[in-house]
Amino acid sequence: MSLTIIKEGHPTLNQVAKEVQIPMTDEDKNTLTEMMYHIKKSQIPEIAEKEGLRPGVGLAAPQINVSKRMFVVFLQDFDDKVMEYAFVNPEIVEKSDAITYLPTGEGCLSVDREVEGLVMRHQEIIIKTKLFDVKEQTVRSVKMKLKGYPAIVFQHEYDHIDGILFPEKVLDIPKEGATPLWDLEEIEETA
Ligand code: K2U
Ligand code: NI
Repeated sequence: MSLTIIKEGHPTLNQVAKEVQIPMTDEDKNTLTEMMYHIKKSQIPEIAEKEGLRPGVGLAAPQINVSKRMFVVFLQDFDDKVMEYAFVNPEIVEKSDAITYLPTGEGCLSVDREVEGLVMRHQEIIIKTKLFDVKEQTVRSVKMKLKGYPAIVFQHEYDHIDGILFPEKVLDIPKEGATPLWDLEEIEETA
């Protein structure tokens, strides 16, 4: 069963989503499992083609019309480390003053149009969150630091659970002092 992704203009995308009930209900566990499955399928060209899926590295519950504070992320970082997380009731407890951005701008599965412009994101964030383990179907509480590309994706998804879409935040020129993501990764690699 493939998920239906709602598009900008749908009111759910502009709502602040509600906390997920803990312990998690089977329904919420199934929803997160479906979301992770969808995002992983979207990154397999043959399947994405066959099922008409746009590739994505993240998906937030409000994007499938479920106004709950949960989202999934599945990406390969620049050092080829795979990041697969299902975040539940995440909180950003610290954010760096240092700002980064994707020089190519951002996209969104709920925004079916090209939106020019740059979205400023914190280079590093510390989060406290519940993590749902899709394989084990279990939930645990963690505190973690994200930086660079994973931090950008997390902040994009986190905006979704606060009812914010990236076109509301695009700038024509980067903020003073902001570092484009590619330069960050170079610094990392040479460090
Ligand atoms: O939330 C979504 O609509 C998923 C976005 C996530 C995203 C995060 C940060 C910056 C841009 C987009 C989709 O992944 S957009 C399509 C995409 C696919 C692969 C790599 C980057 C973006
Ligand atoms: Ni999005």
